[in-house]
Amino acid sequence: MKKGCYDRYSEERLKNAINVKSCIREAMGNYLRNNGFTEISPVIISPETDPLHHSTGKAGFEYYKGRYQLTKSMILHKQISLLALDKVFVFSPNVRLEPVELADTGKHLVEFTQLDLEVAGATRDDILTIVEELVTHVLNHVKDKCKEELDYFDRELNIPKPPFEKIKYHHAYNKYGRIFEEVLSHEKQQPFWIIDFPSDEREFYDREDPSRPGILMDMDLIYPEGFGEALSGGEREFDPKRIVGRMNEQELELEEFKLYLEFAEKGLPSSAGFGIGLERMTRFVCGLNDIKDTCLFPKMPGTIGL
Ligand code: ASN
Repeated sequence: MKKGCYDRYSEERLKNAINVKSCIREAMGNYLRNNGFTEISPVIISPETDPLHHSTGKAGFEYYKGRYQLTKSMILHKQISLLALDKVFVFSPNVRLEPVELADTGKHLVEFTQLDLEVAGATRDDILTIVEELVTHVLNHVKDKCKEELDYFDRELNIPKPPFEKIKYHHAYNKYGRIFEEVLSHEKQQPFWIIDFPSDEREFYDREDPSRPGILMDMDLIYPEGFGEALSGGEREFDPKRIVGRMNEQELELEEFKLYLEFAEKGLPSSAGFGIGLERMTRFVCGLNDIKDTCLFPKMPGTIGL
């Protein structure tokens, strides 16, 4: 066993970060249940999952005559859940086989949990408001309940004031180029939005604005102080013709989304939602460099962990 692997379990650092993560999760769940959301169960295996735009390997296994994949995000299942319920959330374990180049970013895990949420009939603006209220609620709760832990990390938590600043993707890109997220994240003192991503930058399910072809009704929330991306989300495509059109643009195999497309053909409600990573939020709240310190059993890109 590598030196330090065993010792980290008796360190105050790990204990305090896990306590904060637990507190964040409690605050998220309570806030959402009090605001009319229903918690649904995570889907761990499914023949169809989020294709993701960036390069993550497929994780799965054969079972009888089919193949299951491990969930990369519950986006497809969230949309379908809205046939039964209007406002859903889930603490969803996601597995993304990230390349080894991402091992040292301090932000990437191969297995993580995101709070994934979806609301039938909602617009992007509705979701921005929910996120701003949720994030300020969670930070207030942690500030109140985790004084000892925050003291240990020497972390002064500033509670941001909604509405958060909105920056259009093309403004940020024109000013700072590809690394805009990193530059702006270091520059800002409170969380802010990047909105209106170009359609070739994101997955097929984020809705293209009908009045602005090529621009999506989506968003990322970015943490300040260099902590980077907190969440992504947006309004969703729900018209089956548009879904298929976007899948074709992205050269996806329609066959790989056969069951999802059957639901879409029968009718999915319009919706909007987002997913926010629990470990990244814990990293931000505690002011940690390495996301590994937010996990009892971290799975880092390029290595095998317990
Ligand atoms: N959960 C995200 C969303 O709702 C999608 C993702 O994690 N890729 O948009």
